[in-house]
Amino acid sequence: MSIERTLVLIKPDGVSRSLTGSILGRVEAKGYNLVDVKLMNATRGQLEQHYEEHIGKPFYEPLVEFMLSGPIVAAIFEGERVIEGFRSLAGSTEPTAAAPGTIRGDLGRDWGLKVQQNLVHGSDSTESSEREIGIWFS
Ligand code: IDP
Ligand code: MG
Repeated sequence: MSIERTLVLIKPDGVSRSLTGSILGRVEAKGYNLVDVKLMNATRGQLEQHYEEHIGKPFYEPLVEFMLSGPIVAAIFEGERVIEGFRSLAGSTEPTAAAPGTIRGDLGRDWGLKVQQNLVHGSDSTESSEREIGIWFS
Protein backbone atom coordinates (compact mmCIF):
# COMPACT_ATOMS: atom_id res chain seq x y z
CA MET A 1 0.00 0.00 0.00
CA SER A 2 1.47 3.33 -0.96
CA ILE A 3 1.33 6.33 1.32
CA GLU A 4 -0.37 9.30 -0.32
CA ARG A 5 -0.63 12.97 0.50
CA THR A 6 -3.67 15.15 -0.06
CA LEU A 7 -4.27 18.88 -0.02
CA VAL A 8 -7.13 19.97 2.22
CA LEU A 9 -8.47 23.51 2.25
CA ILE A 10 -10.88 24.76 4.90
CA LYS A 11 -12.83 27.39 2.99
CA PRO A 12 -13.72 30.83 4.42
CA ASP A 13 -17.08 29.58 5.73
CA GLY A 14 -15.36 26.90 7.81
CA VAL A 15 -12.82 29.35 9.25
CA SER A 16 -15.35 32.11 9.96
CA ARG A 17 -17.71 29.65 11.65
CA SER A 18 -14.83 28.53 13.92
CA LEU A 19 -14.95 24.98 12.58
CA THR A 20 -11.23 24.69 11.84
CA GLY A 21 -10.47 22.59 14.91
CA SER A 22 -13.49 20.32 14.43
CA ILE A 23 -12.67 19.69 10.78
CA LEU A 24 -8.96 19.03 11.32
CA GLY A 25 -9.93 16.87 14.32
CA ARG A 26 -12.21 14.69 12.20
CA VAL A 27 -9.42 14.06 9.70
CA GLU A 28 -6.93 13.26 12.45
CA ALA A 29 -9.48 11.06 14.24
CA LYS A 30 -9.88 8.95 11.10
CA GLY A 31 -6.17 8.23 11.39
CA TYR A 32 -4.50 10.51 8.88
CA ASN A 33 -1.37 12.41 9.85
CA LEU A 34 -1.16 16.17 9.65
CA VAL A 35 2.03 17.04 7.75
CA ASP A 36 1.67 20.82 7.46
CA VAL A 37 -1.00 23.44 8.13
CA LYS A 38 -1.36 27.21 7.86
CA LEU A 39 -3.94 29.96 8.12
CA MET A 40 -3.65 32.28 5.14
CA ASN A 41 -5.38 34.56 2.69
CA ALA A 42 -5.58 33.06 -0.79
CA THR A 43 -4.54 35.16 -3.78
CA ARG A 44 -6.49 35.32 -7.03
CA GLY A 45 -3.46 33.79 -8.78
CA GLN A 46 -3.42 30.77 -6.47
CA LEU A 47 -7.16 30.29 -6.97
CA GLU A 48 -6.86 30.56 -10.75
CA GLN A 49 -4.35 27.71 -10.69
CA HIS A 50 -6.23 25.70 -8.08
CA TYR A 51 -9.59 25.89 -9.87
CA GLU A 52 -8.27 25.92 -13.46
CA GLU A 53 -10.56 23.01 -14.44
CA HIS A 54 -13.57 25.21 -13.61
CA ILE A 55 -12.55 28.37 -15.51
CA GLY A 56 -15.45 29.46 -17.72
CA LYS A 57 -18.15 27.67 -15.72
CA PRO A 58 -20.99 29.85 -14.36
CA PHE A 59 -19.95 29.26 -10.75
CA TYR A 60 -16.25 30.01 -11.30
CA GLU A 61 -16.25 33.78 -10.53
CA PRO A 62 -18.55 33.51 -7.48
CA LEU A 63 -16.39 30.64 -6.24
CA VAL A 64 -13.20 32.69 -6.53
CA GLU A 65 -14.86 35.71 -4.85
CA PHE A 66 -16.03 33.47 -2.03
CA MET A 67 -12.54 31.97 -1.59
CA LEU A 68 -11.13 35.53 -1.38
CA SER A 69 -13.75 36.65 1.16
CA GLY A 70 -11.78 35.65 4.25
CA PRO A 71 -8.92 33.56 5.56
CA ILE A 72 -8.63 29.88 4.67
CA VAL A 73 -6.66 27.03 6.20
CA ALA A 74 -4.42 24.94 3.96
CA ALA A 75 -3.30 21.55 5.22
CA ILE A 76 -1.45 18.50 3.98
CA PHE A 77 -2.58 15.12 5.31
CA GLU A 78 -0.80 11.84 4.75
CA GLY A 79 -1.82 8.19 4.90
CA GLU A 80 -2.79 5.10 2.93
CA ARG A 81 -5.49 6.04 0.38
CA VAL A 82 -5.91 9.42 2.08
CA ILE A 83 -7.09 11.08 -1.17
CA GLU A 84 -10.11 8.78 -1.44
CA GLY A 85 -10.54 8.67 2.34
CA PHE A 86 -10.71 12.42 2.77
CA ARG A 87 -13.18 12.81 -0.13
CA SER A 88 -15.38 10.23 1.56
CA LEU A 89 -15.10 12.07 4.88
CA ALA A 90 -15.91 15.42 3.20
CA GLY A 91 -19.11 14.12 1.58
CA SER A 92 -20.70 15.09 -1.70
CA THR A 93 -20.34 18.62 -3.10
CA GLU A 94 -23.76 19.97 -2.14
CA PRO A 95 -23.95 20.21 1.65
CA THR A 96 -27.73 19.86 1.79
CA ALA A 97 -27.47 16.50 0.05
CA ALA A 98 -24.22 15.32 1.66
CA ALA A 99 -24.66 12.27 3.86
CA PRO A 100 -24.88 12.68 7.63
CA GLY A 101 -21.59 11.63 9.20
CA THR A 102 -19.60 13.59 6.63
CA ILE A 103 -18.05 17.03 7.19
CA ARG A 104 -20.34 18.69 4.66
CA GLY A 105 -23.36 16.65 5.76
CA ASP A 106 -22.96 17.33 9.47
CA LEU A 107 -21.62 20.88 9.46
CA GLY A 108 -22.95 22.40 6.23
CA ARG A 109 -26.25 23.33 4.70
CA ASP A 110 -27.65 25.46 1.90
CA TRP A 111 -27.14 29.15 2.66
CA GLY A 112 -29.19 30.37 -0.31
CA LEU A 113 -28.05 29.06 -3.69
CA LYS A 114 -24.44 29.07 -2.59
CA VAL A 115 -23.18 25.57 -3.20
CA GLN A 116 -19.69 27.00 -3.03
CA GLN A 117 -20.00 27.32 0.75
CA ASN A 118 -19.29 23.68 1.42
CA LEU A 119 -16.54 24.04 4.03
CA VAL A 120 -13.71 22.02 2.52
CA HIS A 121 -11.71 21.11 -0.54
CA GLY A 122 -9.84 17.83 -0.99
CA SER A 123 -7.66 16.72 -3.91
CA ASP A 124 -9.29 14.15 -6.18
CA SER A 125 -6.25 12.24 -7.55
CA THR A 126 -2.52 11.81 -6.99
CA GLU A 127 -1.88 14.15 -9.93
CA SER A 128 -4.06 16.90 -8.47
CA SER A 129 -2.67 16.47 -4.96
CA GLU A 130 0.89 16.99 -6.20
CA ARG A 131 -0.18 19.97 -8.28
CA GLU A 132 -2.27 21.53 -5.50
CA ILE A 133 0.33 21.04 -2.76
CA GLY A 134 2.71 22.95 -5.05
CA ILE A 135 0.26 25.84 -5.29
CA TRP A 136 -0.37 26.23 -1.56
CA PHE A 137 2.95 25.07 -0.07
CA SER A 138 5.63 26.17 -2.54
P1 IDP B 1 -15.69 19.18 -5.15
O1 IDP B 1 -15.19 20.29 -4.25
O2 IDP B 1 -16.70 18.31 -4.43
O3 IDP B 1 -14.60 18.40 -5.81
P2 IDP B 1 -16.14 20.45 -7.76
O4 IDP B 1 -17.18 19.99 -8.72
O5 IDP B 1 -14.71 20.17 -8.07
O6 IDP B 1 -16.54 19.88 -6.31
O7 IDP B 1 -16.35 22.03 -7.60
C1 IDP B 1 -15.40 22.80 -6.93
C2 IDP B 1 -16.12 23.73 -5.99
O8 IDP B 1 -16.90 24.65 -6.74
C3 IDP B 1 -17.12 23.05 -5.06
O9 IDP B 1 -16.53 22.52 -3.90
C4 IDP B 1 -18.05 24.19 -4.73
O10 IDP B 1 -17.46 25.04 -3.74
C5 IDP B 1 -18.09 24.95 -6.05
N1 IDP B 1 -19.21 24.53 -6.89
C6 IDP B 1 -19.35 23.41 -7.60
N2 IDP B 1 -20.49 23.38 -8.28
C7 IDP B 1 -21.12 24.52 -7.99
C8 IDP B 1 -22.36 25.11 -8.40
O11 IDP B 1 -23.13 24.53 -9.16
N3 IDP B 1 -22.66 26.34 -7.90
C9 IDP B 1 -21.83 27.01 -7.05
N4 IDP B 1 -20.64 26.49 -6.64
C10 IDP B 1 -20.29 25.28 -7.10
MG1 MG C 1 -13.17 19.05 -7.27
